[in-house]
Amino acid sequence: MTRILITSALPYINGVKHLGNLAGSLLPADIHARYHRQAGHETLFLCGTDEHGTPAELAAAEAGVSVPDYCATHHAIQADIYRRFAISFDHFSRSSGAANHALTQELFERLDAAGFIEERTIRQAWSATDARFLPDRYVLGTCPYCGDAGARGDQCEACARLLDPDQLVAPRSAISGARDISFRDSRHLFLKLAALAPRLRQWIEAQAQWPALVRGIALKWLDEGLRDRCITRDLAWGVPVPRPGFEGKVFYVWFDAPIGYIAAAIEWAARSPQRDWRDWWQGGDAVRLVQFLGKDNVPFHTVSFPATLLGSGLPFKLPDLIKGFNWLSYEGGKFSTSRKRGIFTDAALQELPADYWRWWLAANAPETSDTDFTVARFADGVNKDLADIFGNLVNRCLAFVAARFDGVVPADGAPGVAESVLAATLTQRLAALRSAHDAAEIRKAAAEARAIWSLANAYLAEQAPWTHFRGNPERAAVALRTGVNLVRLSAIVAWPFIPGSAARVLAALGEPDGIPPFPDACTALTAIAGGRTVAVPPLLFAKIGTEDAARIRARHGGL
Ligand code: B3M
Ligand code: ZN
Repeated sequence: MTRILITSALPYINGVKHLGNLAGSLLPADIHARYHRQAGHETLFLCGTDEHGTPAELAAAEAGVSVPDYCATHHAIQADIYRRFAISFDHFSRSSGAANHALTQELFERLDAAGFIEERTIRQAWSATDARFLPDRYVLGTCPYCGDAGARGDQCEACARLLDPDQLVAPRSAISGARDISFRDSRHLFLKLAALAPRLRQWIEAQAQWPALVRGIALKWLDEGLRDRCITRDLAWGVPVPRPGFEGKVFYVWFDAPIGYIAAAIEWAARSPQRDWRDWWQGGDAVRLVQFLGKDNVPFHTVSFPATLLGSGLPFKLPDLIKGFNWLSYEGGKFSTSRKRGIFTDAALQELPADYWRWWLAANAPETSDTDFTVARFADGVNKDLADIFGNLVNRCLAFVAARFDGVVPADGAPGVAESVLAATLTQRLAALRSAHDAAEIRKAAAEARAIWSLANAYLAEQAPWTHFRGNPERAAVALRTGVNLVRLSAIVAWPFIPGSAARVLAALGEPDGIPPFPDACTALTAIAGGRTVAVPPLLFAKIGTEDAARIRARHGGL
């Protein structure tokens, strides 16, 4: 049986994330993991907080606490938010943990032994005003490639190219804005990406199934010629560099953060003697590795992390699918933490239950292009899909069983032509749903789930058990029994997207707790036999009114 290893980009520790972070990695990864568990595949879904680097140091300084305390607090805050969003990690790790420190140092030593590390003197940005070395991303300036004035010293977001700070035109400090930047000599270690380029190219060119966005970014990067990357920093907080003369230096956060995915598996495996992390990260073709991330993270996942794995000489798996996402914008502009513009994950849960957000962000995932989140579109989508289609199906059908059959599913009659036509259509729809999930096409999978809900509504509208109730009770019984099974099926296909609501429906139907297996069209219409007592679940989705929407928008800088 195939093992499915799923990672979501590690959210940075410096504060609560916005809906864009949820939409572009955590949520699609969760939906993918839930689907594979439904399909009966052995699945391991890993994530954690990315805790090193200057942003963590600066956030701690601003909060007036030590960096370790800051990280511990904010790890717990983020973990709690994701739990409330029903993100079903098998383990939510921390890149500052001992396992990641040890593995990062080990991989560095192996890369060094294999000749892929080189010591060089570099000129490091020094800010006299701030009295410190400035890490790459804290030097701002104009991109030498595209001319964007807001480029950072590590990467230009406008054109996605990786940069070194001394390439920036007119550099300034991101901490103070000071322009008195000088460059001082410091000894650093480089990962010789250029030496690994042929192996990387051969691997990337073979990945025909990657999204065009991801392949495009990866190949462009290779075509421009891989430059060796500095993997150490003059910072106190991070993974110490195990090399004489490098006391007081740490690894670059982007060197240790992806290794954190593997460290997460090591921590997970350490909890049970039956588990071995190597079965996953070194499991060869028996494992399918799928990584979910935003497009700005693509170069690190297609080039620098694979280079670390390849160069280590250990039999690590490389990702089978790198699922990169475009941006989610907010009411026509960018989400902005500093300007409090956009909806943040903690605030979202104060407005509405997780499933409302999960559904809309999945059904409108920024997959093939950017998606603009507007509260009006969100309210409209939720009202139609969840309240009118799914909620209405459940309520109409189960309320009728309660009112006319004392809550007992009627047992009379035998399925006829309408039911065989329905079964044939369902066979096709479930196959389409399965292939969308297998390809991690989140919007398409959501659309296929919704199509099954609509099919169920259409069947009930046509067969109208309420009108046959007196004239043809057997037909009414068959239609209603089939309807109850369609409610069950609809909840099962909804489960990866809206697990809380789906579970409430399944509980009302008397279905067992836990992961509902992916349905089979042959048995889906008869799984619940006549005679079973079912309940009407409490209201699943309240509609979001125009005034509610206006209030939500006003509270989150969307005016
Ligand atoms: N922490 C994402 C970011 O903050 C970054 C992802 C790491 S994945 C190994 O932009
Ligand atoms: Zn640029």
